[in-house]
Amino acid sequence: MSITRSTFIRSIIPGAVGLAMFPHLARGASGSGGVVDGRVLVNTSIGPMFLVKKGGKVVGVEQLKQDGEPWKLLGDMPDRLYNKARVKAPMIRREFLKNREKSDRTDRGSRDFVEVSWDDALKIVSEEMQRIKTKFGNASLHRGKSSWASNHAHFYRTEALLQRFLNGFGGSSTFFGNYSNQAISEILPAVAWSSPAAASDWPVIHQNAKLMVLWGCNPVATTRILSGRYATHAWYEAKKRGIEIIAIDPMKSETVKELGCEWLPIRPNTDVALALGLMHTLLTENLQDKAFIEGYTKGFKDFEPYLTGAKDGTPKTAEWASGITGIPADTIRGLARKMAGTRTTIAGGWSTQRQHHGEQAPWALVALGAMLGQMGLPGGGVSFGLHYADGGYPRPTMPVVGGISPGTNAVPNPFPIACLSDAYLNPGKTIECKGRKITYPDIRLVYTSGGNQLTHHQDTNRVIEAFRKPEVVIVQDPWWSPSARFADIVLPASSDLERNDLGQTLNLITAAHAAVDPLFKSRTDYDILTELADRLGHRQAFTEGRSEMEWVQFFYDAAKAQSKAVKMPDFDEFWAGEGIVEFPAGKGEFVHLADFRNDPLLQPLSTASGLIEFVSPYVGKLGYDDCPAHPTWIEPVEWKGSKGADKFPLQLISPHPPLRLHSQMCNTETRKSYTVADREPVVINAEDAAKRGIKSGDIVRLFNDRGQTLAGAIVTPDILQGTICLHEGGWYDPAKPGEKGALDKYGSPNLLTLDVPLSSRFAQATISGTAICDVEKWKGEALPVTAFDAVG
Ligand SMILES: Nc1nc2c(c(=O)[nH]1)N[C@H]1C(S)=C(S)[C@@H](COP(=O)(O)OP(=O)(O)OC[C@H]3O[C@@H](n4cnc5c(=O)[nH]c(N)nc54)[C@H](O)[C@@H]3O)O[C@H]1N2
Ligand SMILES: Nc1nc2c(c(=O)[nH]1)N[C@H]1C(S)=C(S)[C@@H](COP(=O)(O)OP(=O)(O)OC[C@H]3O[C@@H](n4cnc5c(=O)[nH]c(N)nc54)[C@H](O)[C@@H]3O)O[C@H]1N2
Ligand SMILES: [Mo]
Repeated sequence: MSITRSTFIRSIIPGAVGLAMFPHLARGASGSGGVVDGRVLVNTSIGPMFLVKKGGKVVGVEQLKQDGEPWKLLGDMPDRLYNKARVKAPMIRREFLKNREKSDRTDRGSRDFVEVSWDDALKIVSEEMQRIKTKFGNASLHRGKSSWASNHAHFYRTEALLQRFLNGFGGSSTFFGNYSNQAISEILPAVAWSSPAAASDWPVIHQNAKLMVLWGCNPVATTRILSGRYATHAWYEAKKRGIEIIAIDPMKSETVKELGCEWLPIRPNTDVALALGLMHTLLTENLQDKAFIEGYTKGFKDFEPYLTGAKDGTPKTAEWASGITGIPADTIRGLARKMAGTRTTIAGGWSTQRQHHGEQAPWALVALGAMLGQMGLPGGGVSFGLHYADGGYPRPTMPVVGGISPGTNAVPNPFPIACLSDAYLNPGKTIECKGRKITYPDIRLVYTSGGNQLTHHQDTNRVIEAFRKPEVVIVQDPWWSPSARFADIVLPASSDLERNDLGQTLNLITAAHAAVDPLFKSRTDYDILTELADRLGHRQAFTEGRSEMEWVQFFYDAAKAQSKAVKMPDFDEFWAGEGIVEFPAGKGEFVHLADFRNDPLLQPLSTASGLIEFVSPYVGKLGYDDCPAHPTWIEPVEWKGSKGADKFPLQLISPHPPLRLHSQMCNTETRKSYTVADREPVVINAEDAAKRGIKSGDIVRLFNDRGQTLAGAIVTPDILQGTICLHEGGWYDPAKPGEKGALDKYGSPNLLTLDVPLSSRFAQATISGTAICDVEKWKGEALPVTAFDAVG
């Protein structure tokens, strides 16, 4: 990096005062990228933090004093920045460079790339976009899903920037929905309240709850990534205050271990049966809250015959539930009594809805909560938001910092994101979704920025087949992700440490400075898309004439104008100074559904009746046997009791990785602290392992009819027999690059998961939580992992 006048001045005048004297310099092209020795406040995919620089290089990390809990992964930032898997220059697949749309697409993923200049790369991208648009229309341009690239960003939201760019060019075909909570997002507003993230404030919970039931919920791991880790701290605090915590989970999660709470192992995909067994117990022991059912719910009378078996001949007793879930009947009865007898918060995670018939589990928990009758009481009820984001953080009075607008897409008819492979492979096919017909577009060009389909989508081998279909695949990413390796054109984006933006976390608005200027030949997402927009003739619409720093100031000034509780400093002072504006935290008194409980007529819910619905006429009317009118136990397509289970007797779960953000930072040094035999760890029950002669530390092969992957064995009693766990996000590392069906050497669970069917025709959500497989000791040679090497 060359020493400019501004970097020189910033390095000799540390602190706010000196910089405030030179506001025009403090707003130089790269924020505080010029700091040579000192701290730089940044905002990353896992939140704001200070980076420590020495001699112009990022060498360390300091957490904000407001940060709730430490997290080891934050320390990986220098490695994230300088990692050998950074894409260092624009690269084009050799075959594509020669033959363009006539290229051999089965060669995708072969890693045979050629470095090109930015000028050539962007010339080819714009030529291809123009060609597809002219020949096939805008619907043949497709935006690949991005989500977690820049979740904390405001200006640099990769998804919104790419949408804005494509929308300015006449639009692109696109999708709706998400991988996180699609099933619950569709069912919850229809039968209960509108937001899957709704939660009471933690102070109320701390003061009132006596029992918290973690239901498919691992908050000590999943709250780390967001919002200053307040919620992580709140869970430790709950434990410290002596609140009893019970976890219903197929494995002893990090939360169970960290909080030392009771563990009720459950067979995956059977939570609806457990909830029904609990409800049946409440009913037969007359423990249900009749006044609540009467005053706040609808349809119990029609649900009751299902519960008692009067409708289908099967009473949903604790014994019945025990046979399905593997939890002893007495334990189920004991839990029902305990929940009814004390102030109980049920904290549901989202794993149980990322499954076949995933609409049913959250609905069943709502029904159970309604029978318990504690909804709207302090420390009681059901929440699906205490494991996520700032769930339970007392809302401060502060302005919302805006973000870049995606603009409007002129191309109609998005399809469910869960149908990604199906849509790529079957242009023109029509599917049914919640009473509507949706026809797939004819996708010819895919442009992805900030998404990693080759790890995040289910059934990787089908994704490979799907990615052979379009004529052109463009990936914009700072790292050689498995998806970048499958592209024709790879555009090196700068990371979140090399650009200026704002952050908003808890009660803070923070400056997000570029810690260094863009590394190697990378360019910021904004810079790349601005030049492309220029070449395609819509630069002005894309930029509105603003530079990066002008946008940052624009969002800051808009927030400042709205701010009432605190007088925010002028932008120059904010940017050059400490860069943190703190707002007063909320009182912490909010109780979810208290207003509804207080007055169900004036504060109705989002459902058709305004009440909690045991039976939904709206859902029933659709006539879907895969999503009936009330919470129902329906066997999933794959589980212990299903067809094929004799051949593949293990149920696979792939929860979110405790020491990663999906695939992000799988390539950094923390990986070495959890890998086994250099691979992703797979958690195997001791009995299952003994039967197969597997010991901890062994390389094993997981397989089913869809795919195969190596992993490193951890043999333990801490997972239910018959269940196996491989966390999501491990980088797909094919032994034969580009080949469909190849053995994955590192350990991505999506080699084994199902892409079809989806949850149901109601939500059309992905079901990565439903899959069976088997495991064996790997007898072949210990193939070296190459996923994290540089390409080219
Ligand atoms: N560290 C970290 N945190 C994250 C993320 C990350 O990548 N890393 N990702 C974030 C994102 S995008 C999301 S959507 C959320 C996801 O949040 P969730 O969907 O709630 O998280 P999961 O890890 O999938 O599952 C939570 C727990 O459910 C258990 N489980 C799995 N199957 C079953 C089952 O059938 N029944 C029951 N009862 N339990 C089951 C798992 O063992 C795990 O302990 O996490 C967020 N937080
Ligand atoms: N088996 C299984 N699969 C799952 C899940 C599961 O529980 N089990 N969970 C699902 C869920 S809930 C989610 S949310 C998805 C997550 O899937 P993704 O959203 O794909 O997750 P990330 O790994 O965070 O991918 C982000 C990509 O953006 C890139 N990136 C990071 N920063 C930037 C940037 O500044 N600019 C650009 N251009 N790119 C950047 C990263 O390198 C990475 O390739 O996975 C889903 N897949
Ligand atoms: Mo997610």
